[in-house]
Amino acid sequence: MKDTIAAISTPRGFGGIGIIRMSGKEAKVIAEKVFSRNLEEPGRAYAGIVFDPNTREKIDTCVGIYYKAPHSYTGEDVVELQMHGGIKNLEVVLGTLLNLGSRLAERGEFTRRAFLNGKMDLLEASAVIELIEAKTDRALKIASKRLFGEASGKIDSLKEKVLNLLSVIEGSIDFPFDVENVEEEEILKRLEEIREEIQLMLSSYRIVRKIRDGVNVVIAGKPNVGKSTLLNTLLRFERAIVSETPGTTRDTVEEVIDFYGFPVKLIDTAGVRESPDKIEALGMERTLKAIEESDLVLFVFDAAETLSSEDIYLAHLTEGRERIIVLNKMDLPYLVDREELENLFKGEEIIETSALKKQGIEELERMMLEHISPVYIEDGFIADEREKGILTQILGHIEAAISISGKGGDELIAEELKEVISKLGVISGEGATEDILDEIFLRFCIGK
Ligand SMILES: Nc1nc2c(ncn2[C@@H]2O[C@H](COP(=O)(O)OP(=O)(O)O)[C@@H](O)[C@H]2O)c(=O)[nH]1
Ligand SMILES: [Mg+2]
Repeated sequence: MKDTIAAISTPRGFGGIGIIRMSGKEAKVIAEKVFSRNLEEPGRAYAGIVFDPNTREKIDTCVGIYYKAPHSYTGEDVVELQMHGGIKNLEVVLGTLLNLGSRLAERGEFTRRAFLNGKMDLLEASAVIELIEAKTDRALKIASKRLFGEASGKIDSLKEKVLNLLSVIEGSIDFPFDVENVEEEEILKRLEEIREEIQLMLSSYRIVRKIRDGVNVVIAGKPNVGKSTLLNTLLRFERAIVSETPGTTRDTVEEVIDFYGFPVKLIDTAGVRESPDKIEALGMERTLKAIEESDLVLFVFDAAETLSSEDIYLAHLTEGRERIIVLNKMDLPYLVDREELENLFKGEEIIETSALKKQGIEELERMMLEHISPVYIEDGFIADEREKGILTQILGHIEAAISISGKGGDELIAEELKEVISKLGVISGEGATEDILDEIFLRFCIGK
């Protein structure tokens, strides 16, 4: 890991500025071979020129900054060359730097080095990618808090609590008659507190995931019930094609909205029905797939029509999925058999709307939010499967300790608590193997 890495750290495209970053022992020496200024003083911005070292031909103007180890992003010597944000100029200069003895950075390697050099723990390092990919304000807030160590702090304070408890228990093992015997009840109470804290972290996971990765909401229903109109109403602007001929939405139409901080992808589907039209058959296939991959289905009916076999087919198709029943066109004379409808959806709430007149939409949105986020969380804590997995194991150890407590097995409780402490360390990245690091950092792209 002693080699010097280089990469273009800004997105590939045309922009005002483009930055090449280098990290490693040789960063400064190599940079100075293509840059017209000496980067003597760390942290200072030097305005100069980048040139081809063989021909001395000037390539671009450039601001060079040298960050001396350990005061840099990676904890190593780092140089940033800030040029114009073109594709070719950056590629040419990068190519030159690679020829001069650096090598192209792997995905996430800058941040990986930052972790390995102790600039951040694994929770903070993985927050970098979350911050970059945040799609809503709320997702950003969660990523920022993690980046600035809030998750790490929670892990530390949990660790401290477990350590305290452990020392109390070990004290009573070592000096059973000495210490004013800690009540068994007190130990149990503390274990239960710790358990509750972990459970809370775990239960926030599903919601954090939705905030980060988004939620698929599929609008399903037979043709002409008002799906596209409903989509447009939810989007609050016209986007999907609205047509009076049944079956014109041939493809799925997708639009992402910021729904109370959740990136919600609204998917308007072609109506499911039997049709000789091949294109529509394709649309149907997509509809079925969309329903399968949905987090929530808005199942739309026409209040101004009686229930048809297509409605019933779809009702069965979406059974067991998270869904909201939407009875649309409530502004028209009511024809649907309410009793039949309620029989079809025993116990499920039916929301009445007029997508056209924009009635009942707030109620629908309130229901959507209840489905997407059954509990409100202030901020996220665990953000990926790895963390969730370890935390679940930790919960297992605490539960084991709870079941032992009161039965005189203090040594056994102590063993469980030691496991908890070591696993809390694993969450922050202690003893992380290459495989684990690969899993985290290969999600990044080159230059981060
Ligand atoms: N009166 C009334 N008409 C509606 C309502 N929602 C949709 N429509 C009309 O029903 C027709 C079909 O709507 P559309 O959204 O294309 O249905 P889709 O096939 O399910 O996507 C259009 O003429 C819409 O204007 C509603 O709530 N009330
Ligand atoms: Mg449509």
